[in-house]
Amino acid sequence: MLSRFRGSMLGSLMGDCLGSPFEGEASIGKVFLNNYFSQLGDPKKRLPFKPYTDDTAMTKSVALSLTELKGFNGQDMAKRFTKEYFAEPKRGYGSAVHDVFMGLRNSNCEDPYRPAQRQFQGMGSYGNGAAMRVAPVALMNYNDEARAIDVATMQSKITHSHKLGCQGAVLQCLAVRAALHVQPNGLNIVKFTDDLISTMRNIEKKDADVVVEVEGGDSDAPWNTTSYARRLETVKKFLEQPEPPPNEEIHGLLGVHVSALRSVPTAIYCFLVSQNPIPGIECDNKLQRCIQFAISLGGDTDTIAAMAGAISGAYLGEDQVPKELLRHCEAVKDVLSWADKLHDASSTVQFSNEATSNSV
Ligand code: AR6
Ligand code: MG
Repeated sequence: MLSRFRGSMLGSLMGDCLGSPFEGEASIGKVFLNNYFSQLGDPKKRLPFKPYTDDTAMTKSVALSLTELKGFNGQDMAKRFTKEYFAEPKRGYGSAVHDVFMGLRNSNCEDPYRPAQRQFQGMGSYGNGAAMRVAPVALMNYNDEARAIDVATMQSKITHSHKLGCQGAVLQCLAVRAALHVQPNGLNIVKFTDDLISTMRNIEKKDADVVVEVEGGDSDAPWNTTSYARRLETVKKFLEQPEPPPNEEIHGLLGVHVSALRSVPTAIYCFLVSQNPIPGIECDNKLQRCIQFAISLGGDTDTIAAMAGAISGAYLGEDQVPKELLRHCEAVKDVLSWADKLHDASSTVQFSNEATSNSV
């Protein structure tokens, strides 16, 4: 399990650092990426070091808050997010989240959920910012699904209180957690997807009374649906095809957007599709293939690659993380220390966890 914890945290870091130079591009050619990754893998090549972005900065606060307090505490986590943000505000944070940190700082985090609730005229943010940092919650609570769901939701509410922001964080957490539990080489792609669909269906049923508003998302059509379960049905359909559909189809039906709804199912698809060779991607390593494929889709490349990398690394473990690529990433040692702390703390998680007393 320690190898999988380390694999997940390194996969997330690698997706973030290697994906961020391409953020916002429409799509990136697979041949170009083959050359780019082969240069990164060449020990003789000296290439610019890749800094991490807000994905990893926030993952750090989640990991250290959970491990140092041996459980979830919203106020402590909010203080860490805020301190980290004001120490290094230029890490590529989403444009709206700045106001949350201002509100948290001005109120000394008295109510850690209030500034987020005020976002977007009281709707809250549905960005993928709570999903991109959630992997430590899955690791810390790998032996308790209900608590993982609870903590994933509560940590989301500190910055992303919109139902779709929270549910996206829960789905990403469930995917990392599920990957940790699959036997080595034992991944059944259909079962993995079906289990996620079934859990998300139950969560969505429970949350059904909360009305959501989201741009262009008010019908049951697969490209418009606000149901994660239905988007995962699209993932399943894509996986039934002998090769990935064209990027335009993935963009239209799953998305490569900064919203959680249009990025978390995409990251899960990247993980699952990369279990087999992908035409145009020259790479035998499944974690690298996953990250290369995620980047090739364009859009929110660092965050989609980070989320896909966290799931993939949780399944494959540390041994399969390509070391020659890691040497280009910032803060590898720090990230490994967070994984080790999560591993130590996961056996002693306190059941008096604040999140367990809050309903999802
Ligand atoms: N109504 C309209 N637009 C919204 C809403 C809403 N309720 N919620 C979010 N948006 P934000 P993040 C749009 O700022 O999720 C970084 O690169 C709005 O345009 O909360 O923390 C990260 O690494 C808003 O600015 O950021 C991620 O990749 C945007 O969604 C990515 O940005 C993002 O929400 C998102 O980070
Ligand atoms: Mg990002």
